Amino acid sequence: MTEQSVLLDIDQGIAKVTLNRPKSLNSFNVEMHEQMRAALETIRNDDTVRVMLLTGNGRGFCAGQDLSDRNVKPGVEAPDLGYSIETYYNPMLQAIRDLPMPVICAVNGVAAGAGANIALACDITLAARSANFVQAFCKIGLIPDSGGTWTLPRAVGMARAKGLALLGDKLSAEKAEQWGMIWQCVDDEALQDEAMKLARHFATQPTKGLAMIKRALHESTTNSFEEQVIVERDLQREAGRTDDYREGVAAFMEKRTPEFKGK
Ligand code: T3D
Repeated sequence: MTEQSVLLDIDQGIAKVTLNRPKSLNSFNVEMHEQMRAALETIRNDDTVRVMLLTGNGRGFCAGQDLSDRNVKPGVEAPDLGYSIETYYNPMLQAIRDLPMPVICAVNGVAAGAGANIALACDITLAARSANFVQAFCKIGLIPDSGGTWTLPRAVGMARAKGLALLGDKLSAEKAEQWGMIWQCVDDEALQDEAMKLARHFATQPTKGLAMIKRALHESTTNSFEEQVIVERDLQREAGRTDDYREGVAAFMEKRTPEFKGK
């Protein structure tokens, strides 16, 4: 039996997604894209899921596009990379961004090309100390995709974004943390435990409220202050109607730990 390229394990409100093509550093081919799409759809439609955790098998997190899938022999018509981006990468990035729950990424090793930008698109990104991030695109004549040209300058500023994208050098996980590109760099052996600890925490939190926080922060990147306070008003109205808001306030008043149900 052939091994699945994407493993999905749903347990106690946590959906763990593991990229599983370790021989090619979990680079994406069409089969893996299709399995990733299916995993994201399952998570989106399963109302028991309250957090997603993304990681990779083996020594890499993800090396982006599987380059062995691209026929670049002379005389052969150029592949339509725009088709690949619009059919596979953009919907995947949008689905991760739109998931109404926190998405944790545990970067277990090198994250290159689209792999780096998938990691940066998640909500809370942890990385093993030995991991690194590579905007490898410039080395093969491409431009950063998977939202990288949007995410990077916002995360690290234009000067650093240009340096990373134009040089394609490896950036260590420690430096990525110092530059504010990821949430935290942790010792290699602690990575999966730390990521799971966070996932367990989020699985007990007010999921709808967290989804609205995500949405408000995303919308803030294109809004004026005046527009953003309107977004806050509308989402706060919605948040105030959730069961978890009632529970949060009741638990505070009764001096007990709240029992959030994600409703
Ligand atoms: O095409 C479209 O649809 C457009 C969309 C593009 C999105 C993109 O992501 S474009 C960018 C594609 N990715 C890259 O350019 C990264 C290529 N890989 C590397 O630069 C290096 O492998 C790494 C910096 C990631 C890691 O280096 P290192 O020295 O730790 O490992 P390695 O020896 O280079 O790789 C290990 C194996 O994985 C090796 O196979 P082998 O020799 O053991 O059989 C290598 O060929 C394979 N591998 C690594 N990356 C890819 C890959 N195989 C296919 N595609 C890859 N992207």
